Amino acid sequence: EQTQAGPRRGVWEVVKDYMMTTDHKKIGLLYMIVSIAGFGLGGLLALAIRIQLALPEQALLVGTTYNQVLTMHAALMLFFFLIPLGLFGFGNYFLPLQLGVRDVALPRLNTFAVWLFVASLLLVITGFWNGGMPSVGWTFYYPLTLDGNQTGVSVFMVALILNGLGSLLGSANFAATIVNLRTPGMGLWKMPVFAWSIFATSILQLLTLGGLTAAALTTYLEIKLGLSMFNPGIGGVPVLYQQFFWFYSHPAVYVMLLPYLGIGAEVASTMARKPLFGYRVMVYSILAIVLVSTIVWLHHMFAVGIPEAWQIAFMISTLLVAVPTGVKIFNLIGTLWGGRIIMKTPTYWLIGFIFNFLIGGITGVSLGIIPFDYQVTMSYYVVAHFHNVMMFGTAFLAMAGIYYWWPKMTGRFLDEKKGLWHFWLFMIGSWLTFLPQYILGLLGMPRRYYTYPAGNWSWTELNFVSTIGAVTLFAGGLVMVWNMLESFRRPITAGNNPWGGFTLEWTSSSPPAAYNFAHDFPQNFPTERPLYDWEKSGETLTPVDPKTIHLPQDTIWPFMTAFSLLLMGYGLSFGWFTNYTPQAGLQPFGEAGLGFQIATVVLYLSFPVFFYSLFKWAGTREYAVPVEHHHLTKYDNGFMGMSWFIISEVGLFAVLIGGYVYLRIIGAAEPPVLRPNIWLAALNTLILVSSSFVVHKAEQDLHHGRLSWGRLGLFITLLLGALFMIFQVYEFALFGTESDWKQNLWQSCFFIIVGLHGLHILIGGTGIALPYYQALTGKMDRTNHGSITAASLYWHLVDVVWLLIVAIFYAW
Ligand code: HAS
Ligand code: HAS
Ligand code: CU
Repeated sequence: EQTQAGPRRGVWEVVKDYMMTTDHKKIGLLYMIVSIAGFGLGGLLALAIRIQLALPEQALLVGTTYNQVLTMHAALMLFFFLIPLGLFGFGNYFLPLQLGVRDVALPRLNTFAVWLFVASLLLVITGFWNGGMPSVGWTFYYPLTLDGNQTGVSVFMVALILNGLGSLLGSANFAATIVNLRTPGMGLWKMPVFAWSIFATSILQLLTLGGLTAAALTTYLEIKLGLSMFNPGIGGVPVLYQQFFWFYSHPAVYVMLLPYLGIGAEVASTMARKPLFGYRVMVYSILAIVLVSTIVWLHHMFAVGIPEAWQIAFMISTLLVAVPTGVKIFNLIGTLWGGRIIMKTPTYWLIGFIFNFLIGGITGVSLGIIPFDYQVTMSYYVVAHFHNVMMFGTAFLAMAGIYYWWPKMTGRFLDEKKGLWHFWLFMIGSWLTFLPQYILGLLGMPRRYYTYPAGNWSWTELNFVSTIGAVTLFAGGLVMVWNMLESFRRPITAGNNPWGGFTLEWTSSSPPAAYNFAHDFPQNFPTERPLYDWEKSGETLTPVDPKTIHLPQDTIWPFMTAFSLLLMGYGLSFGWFTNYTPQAGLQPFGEAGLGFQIATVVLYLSFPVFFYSLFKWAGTREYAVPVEHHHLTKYDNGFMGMSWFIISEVGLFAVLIGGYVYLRIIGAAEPPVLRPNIWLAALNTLILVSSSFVVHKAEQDLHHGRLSWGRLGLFITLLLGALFMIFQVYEFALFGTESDWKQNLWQSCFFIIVGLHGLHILIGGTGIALPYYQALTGKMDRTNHGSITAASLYWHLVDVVWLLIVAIFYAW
């Protein structure tokens, strides 16, 4: 109906639009565009690797340079392509559409999250010319990270933390959307499987991402300050780093896989013209994957020398995960089975996925079997396995999703013929590239080496074939880009529902209008395929006049806040607050290099930009006109989002505290004789606990319209928080000078964990300051409570974590 082509807008207009938008579709597109660029860039690096390895003893990429290219290849492909494309690209674009709603629960937070993602990529890319390219592999193992190029490692650690923050906010937003905002009548069990997979993936992120954050944070702090939980010189345990890392990075492979399995299910059902085979079983197995995948991470560390009983336990759980994954594959096959299958490009990608993933999954299971893993770990067999599940497994479903939803997103079809070229080049290219690598692995070729000697039986031939495959993939990539670009030259002819899909996104126009739907839906959802059901029962959509629909207004402040964090990240990576290094100690600032000085200035500048933007954001109303919010639970969206987000904070502290408790139990981290003062801690506990009561009271006051009491309460909370901070800083200063934390493991742990908590007081205090500011400037009234519920919930969390800290650091 709509799609006003309008006059062509200039580049700057478009960029500005994306900076200010709160539209989940534009945000989704931004994730997708950046991810596809990430795939292209990562792919070009892969091509460079393959050219180097095409023949023995070549000297194109040697030593550190090779390692840098390898690290960047993997990091781009994982963190900037496969993870974000599925969960946040497709998720943002299609979750609200499938739920029949106008946007996600917290649209402006969504803008902030996507720009944090872009910021983290920009930060990584600055490393290309700033001497900031790490060369230690995407796993960033300790103590490799302390060797050589530490700047490169710092950049990456900071970028991963920014990326992770964006990811967590995005995940919390999705979970809140699903719980609070489905169209009336759509029960949880009537959601499309894709929506379920986004829900499950979000929960998995929230549960486990703390592992990666902990790994990145501790690595960063060791480089910048010499604080360490891993340094064996003072009793630390290097392998603890691997525990942190894999606690997230194994679940991460399911963060990659699950959204795409959801897409696969949608494609299968539509293209086979059938309901999903075993909808409920499918959802249960997604949830089972979430649970089981959190307890298999040790299979990446079998060869490390973990006690045998643990290895066996994790071997069993690893083998278990194949069961729900297998169920999902059978669901897909069962859905296709006996259907009148429409053989279009999305169907090809789906079938290609099923076939390939089966091989990759089974080799994964073989790696889960300890004695076999001992034989092939760190060899190309592993390289072949994970490209098999990621590149010619999961990424094939990404392609299925692109071909399936392209008409919805653009109103245009991708060309079928080019699509088939793309498909077959990718299919054959992948086999040529990676199947020989299984054999190479069995023949003993180790991974992460930049070359190999001539004369090993078949190595040269197999490597050469592998490189030919990579060139074939490159050709496929070019066809893909060509197909996409060319489609924009065609007229908009796709119509609302080109494939005859059964879920709500197909009722919007193609591309969808800003408000998504110019209609309301019937409230009757017999199954997860409402369009099919309504057609049979004769129910129809009720038109709505688009003029009556209100959308959140555009605003620049979430972007600016993210931008300030990019500046901060730049400063934290390439500079520091002073000219301090653990090796040289404190030096005059004038003696630091120019790059370091500039970055440090940028670091200081970032703080005013941050606070200014954040308060501007909090002071800007979400909607230009007062609107009534509908949500399915009695909780507002802010509270709901924060409740989910808090899971990740608990996860982060749990991982770090778990590490400390372990070090303590094995007798490695012994408290020094002079310990931080328990009385000061008791006083601080009193302060913090009372502040929790005060903020609770303030919240009640604000909810009941007692504005001045509410303001007073928030003010007192802020005062108490400040008092806590003053005592804390005093204690840190005292304890920091009494001995050298670089020489004492317990003290290192103390500063890392208690310091992180201190940072949370600052963040939580800023959180409290926002509603205070809203209340002062008259932004609050009886119906609009600003961000108080979320801020107060967060403050309680900070309080509870403190109690735990007192128990394990001051009392124990
Ligand atoms: Fe994996 C290493 C085990 C799935 C990604 N994996 C990696 C790495 C990556 C990765 C990136 O246990 C390398 C990280 C690095 O740089 O070091 N993986 C598994 C298992 C599964 C699995 C058991 N992986 C994935 C997915 C990924 C991914 C999905 C990304 C998208 N993987 C490992 C292990 C290592 C590993 C070891 C460490 C190796 C080392 O030494 O470093 C499963 O989720 C796969 C389940 C799927 C299937 C197919 C369908 C199932 C059916 C049911 C019937 C099949 C049965 C099995 C019952 C199994 C149809 C029969 C078994 C036979 C052998 C016949
Ligand atoms: Fe890989 C190692 C070869 C794809 C992930 N890979 C890794 C590691 C990971 C990983 C996690 O043969 C472990 C790193 C570590 O040990 O720390 N990989 C390839 C090849 C491809 C490939 C040939 N990898 C992936 C994907 C991944 C992934 C996908 C995850 C999602 N990779 C290797 C090799 C190693 C390796 C060696 C082991 C090396 C060693 O020493 O151990 C291909 O599938 C890539 C095909 C894609 C293209 C790009 C086509 C796109 C085009 C569009 C162009 C431009 C656009 C715009 C869109 C060839 C042509 C670009 C924008 C700009 C701004 C330029
Ligand atoms: Cu794993």
